[in-house]
Formats: sequence, structure tokens, C-alpha cells
Amino acid sequence: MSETRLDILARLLKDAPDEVFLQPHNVPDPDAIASCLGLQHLLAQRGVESKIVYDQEIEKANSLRMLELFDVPMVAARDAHTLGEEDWAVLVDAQKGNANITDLPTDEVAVIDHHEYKGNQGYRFEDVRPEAGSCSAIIAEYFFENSLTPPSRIATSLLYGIFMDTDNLTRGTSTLDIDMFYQLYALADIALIAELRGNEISLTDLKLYADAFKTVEVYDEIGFLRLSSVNDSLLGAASDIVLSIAGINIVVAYAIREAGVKLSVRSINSHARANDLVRRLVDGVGVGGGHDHMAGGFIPAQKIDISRKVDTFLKHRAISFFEKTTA
Ligand SMILES: [Mn+2]
Repeated sequence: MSETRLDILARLLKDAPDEVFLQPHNVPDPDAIASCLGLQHLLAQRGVESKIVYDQEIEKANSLRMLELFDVPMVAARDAHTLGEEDWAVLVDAQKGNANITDLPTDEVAVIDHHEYKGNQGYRFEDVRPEAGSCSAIIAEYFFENSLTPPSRIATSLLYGIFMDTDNLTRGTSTLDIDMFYQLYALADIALIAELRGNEISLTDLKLYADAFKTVEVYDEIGFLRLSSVNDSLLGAASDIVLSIAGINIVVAYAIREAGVKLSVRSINSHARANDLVRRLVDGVGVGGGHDHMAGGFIPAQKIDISRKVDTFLKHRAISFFEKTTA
């Protein structure tokens, strides 16, 4: 029998000079957490021990609840005292060179991701599938193609990862997401999914949302939203809520920070894709990318006058993009 992707990855990682780390994007979300948990279990089946390390905070209530419910052993980079240059890392649900991941001292030898392909950054193992709606579906496939059955807590977290990243199987969903969802469903504990769904917003979030929603401005089918919070995951979650408003098919949400402007874009208008729009918004001043339906970006403070120009700048660019693409 020919080697599976898991076999190839495990064979590579066995040569690691020291420890193996699995690193998701910063501010890990349910898809990133589930993917790391699943991959850690898979690698252990092939005799490779690994640690999950992440940078920045885990912000959202459901992500934090996941860690407790599924007993996920994640370590913040600042507490990973043994992490060093001789260690190897597998990037999960993220790629090198993206604004959402810190370059830790480890050697990033492998990547498993479902975001836009950023080119080979020196990896020795790559599995990047931009067509997949979630990284959890890719990891789930690693189980089934190796005839391994995920334990219930892992099946449940992967199911929830697919659920969250595809917005309940309605956003950027591929056949793989659906197939894996179906296979995991039989193994998952649905009561825990219900519990996670009941933990998606914290009381603090609610207040931040309330303030942010007062800023919503609508131009044709574009909704603009300005969030004052420093919390990255809220930006995406708030965009999703604004997108659910009747008549709004595109959302540009942004948060102005000292370091620069964080952007989150959503679109269900097939003529005005979220990734194209975010690239237009940051053109010449920042970085951005993503999927047709959801995308993100960042404009560093040096490139834009944070004190006053941001709102007009973004609105002007978004509206002219919209008029051009939908004309
Ligand atoms: Mn993801």
C-alpha cells in the first residue's frame, strides 16, 4: 500500500532534532484548535509526540470552552520555555508570511491549511487546500484515509470546527467538508456541540457588539462596521452578524488600533468577492487575503493617518470596488 499523507508527515517529523510543535494561527479559533487536537492525536498514533503552541490570546468564549470540554493541551508561546531553534513546527490552519501568525524560533517544516496558498516557504511537507471550507475537514480526512477512528472528543471538536468555519455549512463549503461532517456526526457528542453553541458570546462581547452595531452604516448592499475592541475574533463574528441583516450582502468591519487597522470582510455577492475587496482596501498600504466569502487584512499605522482618514478611506475604496465589480 502506498504511503498516506499522514505517513509521509510522520516520517519527516521523526527526523526532528528536538521537539515537534503544532502551531495554529494567532488567536486560535475552533477550527484551528480542533485541527491541532486531531493532528496531535494522529501523529501520536505514528509514534510522533508533539506540543501545541500558539501566540496571543484565545479570545472567544466558545474557543475557551472548547479547551475545557475537550481537554486541549495548548501552551501560549510565552510559556513554551523549551521552544527553540532546534525544534520543528507544523503550521496548522495558517501559513508562514500571513499577518495572523507569529514567526516563532522553530523551523517550520510542514503546513496543513485551507487558506489561499502563499507559496512554498521552505516547507518539506505541504497540504494546502484553499477549496476546503475548514482545516478540520482536512484533518478528519487524515483519520478516515488511514482507517483510524477519531475518539469522540476529537470527532466532536472537528465537527464543531467544520461547523464554525463554514458558518453552519453555508459558507465556502466543499464536498470534503460535507463528507467529513457526515462521517464525524456519527462519532460526535451532539450535546457538547449544543453546549458550545450556547457559549459563543460572553457578556463582555455583548457590550462590545452593542456599541459596534450602533456604528453600522449602509451603502447599497454594503454594511460598514467599526469596532472599538482590541479583540480580533470579535471583528469576524460581528461581521457575520451584520451580514445576516436583510439587504446587506457585503460587510467591511474594521478596528482601529495603535499598531494599525484590522479589517474583516464578508461577501455573499458572487460578483464582489471578499478576497478581491480586501486586496483593494489594502492596495499599496497593507496586506490582506482570504476566501471568496471571508477575508481579512491589516494596514500598519505608518501607512495611514489613524486619527481621521480611516473611515473615509475604507468607505471610498469599498464603494468604488463595489460599483466597478457589480456594474
Ligand atoms: Mn480555518
